[in-house]
Amino acid sequence: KAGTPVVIATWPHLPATEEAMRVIGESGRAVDAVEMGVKVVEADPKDTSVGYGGLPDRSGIVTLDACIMDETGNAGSVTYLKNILHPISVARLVMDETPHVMLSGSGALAFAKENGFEETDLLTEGSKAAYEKWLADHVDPKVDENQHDTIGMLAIDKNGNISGACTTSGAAYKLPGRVGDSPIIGAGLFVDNEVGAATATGLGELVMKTLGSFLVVELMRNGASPQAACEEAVRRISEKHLKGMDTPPQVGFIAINKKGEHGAYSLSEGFKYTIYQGEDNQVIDSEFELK
Ligand code: SD4
Repeated sequence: KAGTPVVIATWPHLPATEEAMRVIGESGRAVDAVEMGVKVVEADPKDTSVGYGGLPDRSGIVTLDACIMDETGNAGSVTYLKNILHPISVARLVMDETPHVMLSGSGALAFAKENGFEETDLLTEGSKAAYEKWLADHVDPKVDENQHDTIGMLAIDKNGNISGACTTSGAAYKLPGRVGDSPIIGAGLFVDNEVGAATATGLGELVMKTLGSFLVVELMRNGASPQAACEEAVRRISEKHLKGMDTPPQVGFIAINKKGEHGAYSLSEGFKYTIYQGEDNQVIDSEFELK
């Protein structure tokens, strides 16, 4: 039903959707809910794809990408940000307090520090050890073996307003300077309060080449259900961008529409998402394309 709160997130992230729904329950805006929700994962040392504990680039440095979009169509984003625990809150500040949408690298870090964010080491014992092992054997991790936990979250609040957030440490052992889909409005996340919202996870290069989240929302604008829209966006990638890849990568989309309906679909097996609707906060296995 329109106006019934829904929170949906990529991957099994029950504590994050729980926190987002708590914010909505206290009559919070969806944009506050998604920011607070994804912060839970940014601070979690066990998640190796987001914030603290995220796997570094190939020079051993953790760099973060995040973006947020609200019901008015405002957006904020940070890319290639180092040493900040909550990149999503810096993205929020870019949205709320500057005339810009995206700040990157040293400029984003300076902006964060001017606004009271403290620098902190984002490597954990675990991520340091994983990096040292990678240096020794140089086996690139397969895309969905445990490092695919980037959180994209979408929410509808009690007023029926939709917002979304996405935050990641990006692809493990990426080239220094690499930015993925997650902080790119339209690629990793897109919200249109008249229509719905979508967010992506997986091999960001494929999502960027198809402007995946924008595509999902445009398909919904033209009448597709969230499920059909996610399926079509995945098929677009599968038809156009998999040539020459020996191991099929992972890409997953989740979407919601204005009516509170949701959808999810992925390229490969193994994608899961979390949805909190009514009384139930649960993890669901997504359907997938490459059988
Ligand atoms: C990226 N899409 O930087 C992100 C990675 C990801 O779960 O989703 N990991 O390409």
